[in-house]
Amino acid sequence: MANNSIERGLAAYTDWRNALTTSIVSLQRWLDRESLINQEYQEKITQILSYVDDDNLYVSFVSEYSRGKTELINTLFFSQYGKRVLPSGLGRTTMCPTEIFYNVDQPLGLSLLPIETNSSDRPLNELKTSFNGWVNFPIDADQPNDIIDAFKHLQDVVRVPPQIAKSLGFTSSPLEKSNSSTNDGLVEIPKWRHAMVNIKHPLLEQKLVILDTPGLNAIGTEAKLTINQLPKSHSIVFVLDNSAGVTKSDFELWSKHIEMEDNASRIIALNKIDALWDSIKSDKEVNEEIKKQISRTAKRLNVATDNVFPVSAKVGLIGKIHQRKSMIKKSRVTEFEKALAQNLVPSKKKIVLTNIFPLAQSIAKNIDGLLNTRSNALKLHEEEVLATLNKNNSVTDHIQDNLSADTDLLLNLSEQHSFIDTSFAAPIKELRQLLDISSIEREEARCKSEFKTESSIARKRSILLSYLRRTNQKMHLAVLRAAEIEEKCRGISNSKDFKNDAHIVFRRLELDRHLSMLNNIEQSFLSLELGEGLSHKRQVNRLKKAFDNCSLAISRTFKRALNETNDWRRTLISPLETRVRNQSKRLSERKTSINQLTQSNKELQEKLNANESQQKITVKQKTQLYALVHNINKHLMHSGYTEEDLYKPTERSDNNVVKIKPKAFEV
Ligand SMILES: Nc1nc2c(ncn2[C@@H]2O[C@H](COP(=O)(O)OP(=O)(O)OP(=O)(O)O)[C@@H](O)[C@H]2O)c(=O)[nH]1
Ligand SMILES: [Mg+2]
Repeated sequence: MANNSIERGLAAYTDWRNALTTSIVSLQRWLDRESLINQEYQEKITQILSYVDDDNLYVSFVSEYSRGKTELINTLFFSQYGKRVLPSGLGRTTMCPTEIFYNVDQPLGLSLLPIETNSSDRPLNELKTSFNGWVNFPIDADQPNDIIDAFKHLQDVVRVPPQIAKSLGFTSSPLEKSNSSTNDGLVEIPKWRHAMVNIKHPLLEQKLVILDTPGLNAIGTEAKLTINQLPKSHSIVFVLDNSAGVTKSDFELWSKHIEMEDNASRIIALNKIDALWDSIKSDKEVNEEIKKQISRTAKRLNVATDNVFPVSAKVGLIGKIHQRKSMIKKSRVTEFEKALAQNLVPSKKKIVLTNIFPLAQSIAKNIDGLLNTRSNALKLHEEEVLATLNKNNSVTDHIQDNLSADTDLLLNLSEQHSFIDTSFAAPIKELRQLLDISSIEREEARCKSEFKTESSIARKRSILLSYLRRTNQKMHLAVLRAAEIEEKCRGISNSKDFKNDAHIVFRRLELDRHLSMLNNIEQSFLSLELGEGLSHKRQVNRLKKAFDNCSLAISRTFKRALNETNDWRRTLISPLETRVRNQSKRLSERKTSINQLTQSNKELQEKLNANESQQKITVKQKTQLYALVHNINKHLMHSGYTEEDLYKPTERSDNNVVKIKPKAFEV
């Protein structure tokens, strides 16, 4: 198949494009999944995808008129119709830029844009989509003759007054002279500004777009119609006539409009080599001449000889139509097809890459930077949490030390308290019983009732005296008990457990003065004069009164003694109780502190765990980003971009490895 090279090139391009799209979409999905996407990245990715999606490959044929551009297009792309479908002939043939493509969504046919639109400022792209004035000629792909008829309109011209021609941008028509013979003062200008040919063809189906252009022998306004179309070309085929070589006007056209089209690859076709063939010249001589012309052309246009391809479009077309292999071979169209295929795809790639490369690199760099920043922030946070945790640990250690000392102290105090309490509980109880005011009062009441029932004064007196003696006796016993208690106190305060304890103060428990008081009461009762001459009744009254006074003083004395005993006990026990209470309180406060620290440490530990998980996620994300970007980069290393130009995210760096293992915390 003649078109194999171009078809293969286009198929390879499609594969590359699909692989690149897949790698970009994978990155997009990953960013989305990892919640790393934002509007900026979304827009950049959409932009990249739209550049990659714009998959048309433009190849433009440019030259002076009649060099054989249209013939070459017929040969390369339309020989299967068995006819010369695009009009090619002597003189100016193609009158307007002709875009040949296949769009499955539109009817097949030729659409022509009237030249009158040239007077408005509306750009062609806008007119392509939103202008109703296009003149359409539908075509049937199975009827080559109908196609040929329709395509004849590409040669249409109109005759207009010079001022109209001028208003449409034609300052000097190259046709003017050739038609001056009509002498009607009118000039010929192209009838159409632009032609769109929608035709089904395997290469056009693969998004190849061919631009046939009218010959450019005068670089004037008219030429702009063509020149404006060139920047979107991925490949420009510059057609020369082998016999003429690079003429002055060829060179002018080349240097002013083609040489500077950086984005497109340029192929020079040295057409019409068949003119060299005759029955006299040997093949060798012909080849020599062609070689010389190649070298002259390359030198003149300042290109490598590899870019110059001798060809005979006409013989190639005839050879293909009649399937004459020898003619095809001699025409060298196969070599030309190869060259076109080899140039077209790389330059398309170059254009796509020029657009998407910086975008793709900036996304990779920004996401990588974002992950690095995140990773550093996590590390910093981890260090802060660890520092707090360590601080907490040392505070906890300190409190723990105090806690055990405090526990010992509390134990000690409790022991002291219970020792003192139990040591004095029994004697104090006995003492309290002896001083118990209610038992004194009971005795007093019994005494009073005996006193009442007894009639003899002597007996009455004896009842009262025995009461006084009994109370005296009780107090005496109390004094003895107090002495015993004091003795016990001395023993304890000299024991090794209490000797140096300034907190334990043993006061003396002195009840002697209460005993003296009772003795005095008894003495005063004994010295009571009843008066011998007094009546019985008055004597009784005197006795009674004296007894009342005594019992009042006795009960007051016992109350005082009991109060002093209670005070003494309180003085002994209360400080210990207070200390035990305070110590318990301090202990429970320390325990609360430790609990709070434990809780805080638990929370810090949870933070550390969450931080560690986040760091692991970040490391994983970096590894994934590295793989995704690597996958995209594989497809970007073409057309002048080398490995050094690529941004490669750090897969795992020291910064990203979770190095700090959180210290296990134990209370
Ligand atoms: N002998 C010979 N004639 C050719 C060859 N290619 C084209 N021609 C003839 O040259 C003339 C011009 O060919 P076109 O294809 O119309 O040239 P063009 O460059 O398209 O011209 P414009 O459309 O006017 O710019 C026609 O008569 C073709 O038959 C070729 O390889 N050998
Ligand atoms: Mg032409």
